[in-house]
Amino acid sequence: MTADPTRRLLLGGLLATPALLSGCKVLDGLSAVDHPLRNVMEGANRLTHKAQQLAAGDALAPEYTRADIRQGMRPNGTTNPSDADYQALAANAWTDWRLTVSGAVERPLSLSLAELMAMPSRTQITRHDCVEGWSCIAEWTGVPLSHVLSLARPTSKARFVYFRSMDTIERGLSGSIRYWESHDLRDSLHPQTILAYGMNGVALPVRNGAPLRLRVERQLGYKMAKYLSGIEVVPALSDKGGYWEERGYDWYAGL
Ligand SMILES: Nc1nc2c(c(=O)[nH]1)N[C@H]1C(S)=C(S)[C@@H](COP(=O)(O)O)O[C@H]1N2
Ligand SMILES: [Mo]
Repeated sequence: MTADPTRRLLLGGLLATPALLSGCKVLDGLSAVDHPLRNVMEGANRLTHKAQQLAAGDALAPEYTRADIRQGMRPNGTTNPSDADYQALAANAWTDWRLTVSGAVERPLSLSLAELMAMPSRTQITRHDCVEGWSCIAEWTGVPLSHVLSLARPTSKARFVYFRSMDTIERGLSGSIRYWESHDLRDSLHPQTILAYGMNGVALPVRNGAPLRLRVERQLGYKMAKYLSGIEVVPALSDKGGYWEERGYDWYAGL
């Protein structure tokens, strides 16, 4: 047995719930990837973004208790960026890592992990739904994005926020592509939207996006960029809004 606290917590969770040894649960009902109704709904995504937000308002996503954490957080997508710059930052325990906040802000920022961890924090136990059809419940700790944005002071032109990741997700003929995502200001300022540095009571593991990843609890997993290096506030999106969006996924991935 190792002393890895993540593993200890994972095993504790599994022992407490022997019926769920198989790990992350498959989504039921409408959330299933190939559910015909979901496909119809996704086709109307552009129309429903505003309507869905209007209906949901700023309602909170469901939150759970520690007893509901039945398994470790299943990692997906990049699980260990091979990028040399990322590896160097990791090797130095993130001392040299910074989160930049730039674009349509009055006060651009460059924040260390220690500075982010000294800010007001929020801990929430939420369900993560991946478009592939599985879900996990995990506890996330981080600084509300609204707090960081309030320090940067978005200008009156600010409408969207880009999230830049450090992992190269694709190496192609036209160069390599690092993961990125975007959200509108409303979801960015939602009280459960946090920049998370902790998961299930320990430091965010590399496989889940260390040192910092986004949580936006009312949308699907691919909207939550891991391995963050920068946040860019913009008046308008200059592309389809993210790596997977460029490949056909919906930009507004509301649950
Ligand atoms: N930088 C980055 N962020 C990412 C991904 C990725 O490959 N790279 N994958 C996305 C997908 S599809 C999901 S489901 C979640 C997975 O988060 P997890 O590894 O903590 O489960 O991260 C999202 N954010
Ligand atoms: Mo996903």
